[in-house]
Formats: sequence, structure tokens, C-alpha cells
Amino acid sequence: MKENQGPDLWIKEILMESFGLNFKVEKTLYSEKSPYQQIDIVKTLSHGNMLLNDGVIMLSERDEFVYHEMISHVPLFSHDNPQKVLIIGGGDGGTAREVLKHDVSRVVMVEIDKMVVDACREYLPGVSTALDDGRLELVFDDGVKYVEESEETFDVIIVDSTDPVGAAVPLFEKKFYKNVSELLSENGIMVTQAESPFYNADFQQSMLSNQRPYFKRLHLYLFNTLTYPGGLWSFGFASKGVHPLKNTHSRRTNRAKFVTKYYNRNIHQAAFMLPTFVAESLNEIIDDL
Ligand code: SPD
Repeated sequence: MKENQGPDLWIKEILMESFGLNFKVEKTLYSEKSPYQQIDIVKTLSHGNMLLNDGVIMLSERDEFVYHEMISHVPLFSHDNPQKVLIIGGGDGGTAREVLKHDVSRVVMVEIDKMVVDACREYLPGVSTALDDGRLELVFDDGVKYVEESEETFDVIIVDSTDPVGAAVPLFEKKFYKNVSELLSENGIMVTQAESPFYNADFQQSMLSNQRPYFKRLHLYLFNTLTYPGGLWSFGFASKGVHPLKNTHSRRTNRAKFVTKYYNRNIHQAAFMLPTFVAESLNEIIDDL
């Protein structure tokens, strides 16, 4: 939500009607309603350009690397030989940018809202830079429908979604996870945006319970964020058997020829170590490490 249009403009993301995240805005760069959502890109005083969908902060230039590195490199370095990657959502291009740092042969990105992609191309060039990479096939379609209809298999499927509200709700349901599991190759891995352990524990339980029937291994891993509520955020890691810490990721990370700012071998391991309150909340659902 933008408040006080004029010289004293602030982004205010209000949570549970009781607290919020505030960022002072220098300038509104883009503000349009697409068929799916309100899209805003603003220049903030402290966090660079910021993308908001329906008034909810999706990313800031200052810390987007954390989210995008962790949603991409954790599954890609856990897999022995990831060649084909499917990204559901991710219209800003940050996840595609990180995935394409790997020696992959094909990346398909299915984004429902072309206006998000076009706006990010213009106002978030550092994030969207990989959207024109020849290895990326950009499909404008509903990700839920895509996984229902596709017959292609993928080594890694990354669900880079918004919060579980409105049109995004089906991305967190059993039917979607069943369809994803059927598109995964033998050693396939799915990673999903999994909200805040502090504020969304019930949601995390239901999301992971919905995944449980279709995956042999299930875990949660953590990262830090400056722009989502709680400062501690998470991803779900689901696989057909691949263990996130015991395969070839260490050997392959050593050989990595690209630069990361947050992700490294130790962070990969540490991200799966859960605080007691998180482990207790999920211990009936996720696997032991
Ligand atoms: N509370 C906002 C969570 C948004 C997660 N998705 C961000 C998309 C970045 N590519």
C-alpha cells in the first residue's frame, strides 16, 4: 500500500492489522493494474528499487540476491547433474538469473503476468538481466495449468511464488504438488517459497503436509530477508530421494565458476539447521537430516 502521495510518500506493508514494514519512497517509477494484480515499482531511499504486487513487497534491489541465490543454488547444488529446470512464477527474472549461472541445458519459466516481466525489464534491469538469455524459454501461462498439461520432465522445479493469497493459492495445494512430482526426473527436486516461520507456522504445516504424499524427502531451509515480515524466511525442499546435504553439492560448489553474495557451502548446510520452535512445529511432517 502507498500512503501520503506527494513529498512524504511511504510504502507500508501492514501485517495482521497490527504492525508493518515501512520504506520511504523517493519516486514512483511504475504503477499499473494488470489483469491479475496491482503492480508497483518504486525507488526507495534506503533499499533501491522495490517491486510490490498488490501492495506486498516482492523484492528490493538491496537484498534480492539472498532470496534468489537461496531458491536456486540450494536445489541446483544438491542435484548431481541438473540439466533441465522449470521455474513457476519468478516474473522479475531473479531466479532465472541465478539458475542460468549453472551449466544447464534448458530453463523454462512459466509466468502468468507479462506486465510484471515487462515492468521489471525496464525498472529492475539488474534483476531481470537473464530474461533474454537464449537458454531461457519464457512462457506466459498459468503455472498450475502448465504442470497439469506438460509432459516434459525436469531435474529441478522451482516455485517462485507470491504469498498464498488470491490466484497463488492453487500453487500450495496437493493437486499442484502431485503434478509437479510427476514432471520430476528420477532424482528430481522441487523447491517452494514457504513464508515466515515466525508468523506462518500453520501455513508451513499445511503446505508441507500437502507435499508429503508425493515426495520421499521433505525439508525446510532458512534465509534472512530485509523486506519480508519477520526477517527470517524459508523455502521447502522436496525430493524423490536426494538428500540436500549428502550428495555431490560440496564437490560441485568447489568447482563453481560464478560469484555469489550470500550462498556458499557453509550457508547451504547451515540453512537446514532449524531453530527448536521451527523443528518442533514441523517434526511430524519433515524428515530428519
Ligand atoms: N511476502 C512476500 C513473499 C514474496 C515471495 N516471492 C518473491 C518473488 C521474488 N522473485
